[in-house]
Amino acid sequence: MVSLLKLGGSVITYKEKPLTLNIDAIDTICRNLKHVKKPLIIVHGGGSFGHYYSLKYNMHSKPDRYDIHGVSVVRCSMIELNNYITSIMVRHNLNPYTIHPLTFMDKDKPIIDKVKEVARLSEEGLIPITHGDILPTVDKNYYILSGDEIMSIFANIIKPDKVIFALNVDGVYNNMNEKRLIREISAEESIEITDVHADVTGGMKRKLREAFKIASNGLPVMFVNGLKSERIVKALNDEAVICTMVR
Ligand code: IP8
Repeated sequence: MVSLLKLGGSVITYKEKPLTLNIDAIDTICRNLKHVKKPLIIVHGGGSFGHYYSLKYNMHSKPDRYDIHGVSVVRCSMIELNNYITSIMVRHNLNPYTIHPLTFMDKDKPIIDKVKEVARLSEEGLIPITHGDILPTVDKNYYILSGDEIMSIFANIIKPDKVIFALNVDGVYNNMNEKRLIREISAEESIEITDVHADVTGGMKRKLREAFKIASNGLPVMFVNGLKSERIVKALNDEAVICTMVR
C-alpha cells in the first residue's frame, strides 16, 4: 500500500526569506526516509520559491490571464526547488522520480490513468515526487494548483493507506495564543485558524479543507512536524507519534 507525504513549504524553505531552502530540514528528512521500506509518493509545496513569485506577479488559485512572464518565472522557481530536493534525495541514495503536474492534469481535472501510473511507479521502487505548480486552463488562463489539492486528488484516486502533511509545527493548534495541540479533529468541527504567512493558495485553511475532503472518504490524515522528521518516519511506519489526526 502506498503512502502520501506532503512536504510543506514551511519545512523545506524559510518562508519569510525569499528563495531560501531549509537544507538542514531537507537533508534530515531524506536521511530518515531511508528507514521507510514501503512505497511512498511525495508532494511538495512552493514555500519561499513558488509563493514568493506568485505574490510578486499577483497570481492565485483562481484561473485568470496572469502576466505570462510571471507564469514562466513561477514555474521555473518550482522546478528549481524540485531540483534541489531531488538532488539531496539522490545524495542519500533515495530514488526520486519527478512528475510535473501537467503530466497528470488536463486543465483543472486529473487524468486518472496517469495518477494511477504514479502509484505504480512507487511500487516499483521509485519515489514519485511532484509539486504545486502554475498550470494552463482554457482561454489563455492559468491557475496555481496547490500541492495540498494534489494530495486530495491523489488520495481520492490512489486510496493510500497513509496521508501525511508535514508542517513546521506539531500539528493544528486550538489558536495561536494558547497553542494547545489538537490531537484529533473530526471533519465537522470548526476551529479558528490564523495564518501567519501570506500564502497564495490559502495556507493552513487550505490544508485543512483538503484534509477534511480526504478524511470524508474514510482516509485519516495526519498533520506532523516535519522539522522533527523522525516523526514522519514513525507516522509512515505505523508508530504512535505527536500529531493532529483528521478523521
Ligand atoms: O505550497 C503552491 O503549492 P503549495 C505552488 O502546496 C506555487 O500551496 C506555484 C505557489
